[in-house]
Amino acid sequence: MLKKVLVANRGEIALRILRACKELDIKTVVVHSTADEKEMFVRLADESVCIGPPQVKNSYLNIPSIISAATIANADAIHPGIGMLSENSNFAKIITDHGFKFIGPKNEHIQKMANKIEAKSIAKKVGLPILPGSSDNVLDYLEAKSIAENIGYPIIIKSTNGGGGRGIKVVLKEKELKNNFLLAKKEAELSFGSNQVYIEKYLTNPRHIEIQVLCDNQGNAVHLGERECSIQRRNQKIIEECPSPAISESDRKKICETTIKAMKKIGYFNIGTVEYLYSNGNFFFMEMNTRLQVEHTVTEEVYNIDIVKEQINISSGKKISLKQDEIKKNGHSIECRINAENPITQLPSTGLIKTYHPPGGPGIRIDSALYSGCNISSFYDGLISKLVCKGNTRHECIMKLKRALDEYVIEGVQTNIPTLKKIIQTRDFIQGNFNINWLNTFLK
Ligand code: MV4
Repeated sequence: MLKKVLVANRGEIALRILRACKELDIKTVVVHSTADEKEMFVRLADESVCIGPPQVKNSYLNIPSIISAATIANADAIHPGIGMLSENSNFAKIITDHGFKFIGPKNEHIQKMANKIEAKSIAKKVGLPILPGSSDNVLDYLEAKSIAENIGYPIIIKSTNGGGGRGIKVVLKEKELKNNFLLAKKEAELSFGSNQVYIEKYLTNPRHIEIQVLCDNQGNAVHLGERECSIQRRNQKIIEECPSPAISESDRKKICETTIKAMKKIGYFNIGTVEYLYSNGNFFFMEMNTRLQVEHTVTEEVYNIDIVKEQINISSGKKISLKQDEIKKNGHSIECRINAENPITQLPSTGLIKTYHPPGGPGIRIDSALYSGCNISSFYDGLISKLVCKGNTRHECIMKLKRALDEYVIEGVQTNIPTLKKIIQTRDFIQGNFNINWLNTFLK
């Protein structure tokens, strides 16, 4: 069993991992920048090592400093958290090369799933449904033209080494293809250092549905159902929920079992999330995330399982604590991401948190490292809190969400709470009638 874990991240996710470690009686050490010296995740860790200035490239992304801190603290393992270095296969390899346990998937899977073409080729090989499109990088415009004619417009051009929403171009008809193809290659080059792109049939109004998987190194692989993540703006998830209001029990069974079979064929290890586009009752593989996700919380609330504790346990060689037939879906959970931002422009809002009063009561969970007196800087991601509600039904969950958003007091920075309040009171949201384009349209 692990004795001490170094958390190579900050803020709410660092706190989340600390909490799991403490419940497993594992000592914790965190690394932090000079800007985070007074942050809650530093205060609650057993040990802390300052590894650099506020800029992430000189602190939280500084691999030699993190490895040095793990050595000084005599940590057994390193948890990368979310974002930062969490999908950097080089980081995972350096960690294991230096004798530390990496709390995450196998290096090869991190690497393969980061390349969207390779991920899609693996997905196809192991029986996951994929969209028509190019089976490899598209080298030039003439090849793009031929592929587009073959699958039919509209098509989407994506960066092979991309992810999130960057380097994406939607082409509705042929005359727009040449410029968009050249632009996509240029953007891919600038964003990801590689101008490789691929083409897929474009789905106009899909939902974003993702499946949570847990795989140990003793051949056990379980799914924890799906999460609905369609309420997004500029590829930033704002509201996530479990289960999806659009997925029938038979849909759920089909896609979850297909996903688990695929994980077993891959020989996947640790936790992961398989992302699908869902349209007209059909799922299509989009990408796989080889790390813990911000929205893991709603799955924990509905399936009554601590995903981070499971991840730490399976990383130290233990088996998953539950068999698939012991894992039961119960109730509904919705998460609202609370960002420090101007609710109109979405520009970052920074400052000292003068007053902080989180909501409480039945069915409310707050995952946040905020406290009165803490400082929100522009060096880091604007996610300052996750408001997670759990109810017996989706309706009860929405009622709790409304109450909690009304109770939540955060003074000192602007937040997107007003926008969240508007969204959850719309007929579309209440009826679960939305897709990935809904929020952009609603906010226009
Ligand atoms: C798509 C798509 C429609 N059709 N692929 C966005 C980022 C990356 N995950 C892939 N994305 C998309 N791929 C096909 N064939 C629409 C999107 C997309 C999207 C997907 C999920 C959630 C939000 C999104 C916002 C814009 C575009």
